[in-house]
Amino acid sequence: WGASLDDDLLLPYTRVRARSARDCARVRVGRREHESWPPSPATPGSRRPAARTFVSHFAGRAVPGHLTRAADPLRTFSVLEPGGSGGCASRRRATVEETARPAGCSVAQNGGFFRMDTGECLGNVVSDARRVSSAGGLQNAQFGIRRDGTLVTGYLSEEEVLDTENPFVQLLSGVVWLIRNGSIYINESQATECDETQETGSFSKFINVISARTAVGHDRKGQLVLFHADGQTEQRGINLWEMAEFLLKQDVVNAINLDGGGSATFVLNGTLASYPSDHCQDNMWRCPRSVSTVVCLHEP
Ligand code: NDG
Repeated sequence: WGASLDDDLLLPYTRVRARSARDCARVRVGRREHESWPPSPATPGSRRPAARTFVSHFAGRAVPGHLTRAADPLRTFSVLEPGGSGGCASRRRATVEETARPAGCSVAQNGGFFRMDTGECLGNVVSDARRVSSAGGLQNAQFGIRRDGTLVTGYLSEEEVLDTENPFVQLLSGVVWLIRNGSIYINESQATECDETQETGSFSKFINVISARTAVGHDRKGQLVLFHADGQTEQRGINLWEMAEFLLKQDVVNAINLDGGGSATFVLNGTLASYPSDHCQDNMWRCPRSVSTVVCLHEP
């Protein structure tokens, strides 16, 4: 996966040949496809994030989860490293509760993907203006907030991630840009993204299997939206199409898929409020996984 400035030149060939699952070009420079949503004028008296609990039917299956909206994302949303700052550098893994409690998150979910064997944070991580992990130009769906409050969703070259004029203050990587400018963008994502970032199986299995899922995005009012659905791979939960359709109905304009499966965790005021699929050491019980980054909503 040697980095080179001419990766772009390979793209036409990439498109015509049958795309291998390991097709992960690094894009260092230039402009990639993404959407920028201008900051919404600050609403007087910052409201607390509204977390709603649902049990909805997806093709006849009842699936519980949460949908959370927060105004003023620039001041209320943070990407947190596992177990606090320095967590990515030390490949730390921590439960969402362990990361969210000291940070005072009223709502927190697991965030980015990580290497299950090493704990390495995968993709870009900008946490409160500190860039602590780099995707090195690998093309996966990104969600971030710039210094002026602009919400950015989609693909970024490394050069764009490093922009200094209006730098990212929060940024994380998912796998699959679910909704682009009000339309489902899953097929396009499957043709474009690096699927080595996920360890569920083939890219099409990852997209189509029912599982626990999480997502981040924004709605038409510029509010930050967090989504979480409980599940267990191949047994309970939803696929990425079902998550995207649910979000579309909730007025979400842009959203990316974050880490799911056993990583999917929802924490309300420091307490676990979801049903994780991983077993504890004692098989009778379910335990939240020690994960990588966390998406956190907090007081301004
Ligand atoms: C979850 C993911 C898996 C990923 C792992 C570590 C789903 C369905 O966490 O792909 O490799 O990030 O999102 N599963 O198990």
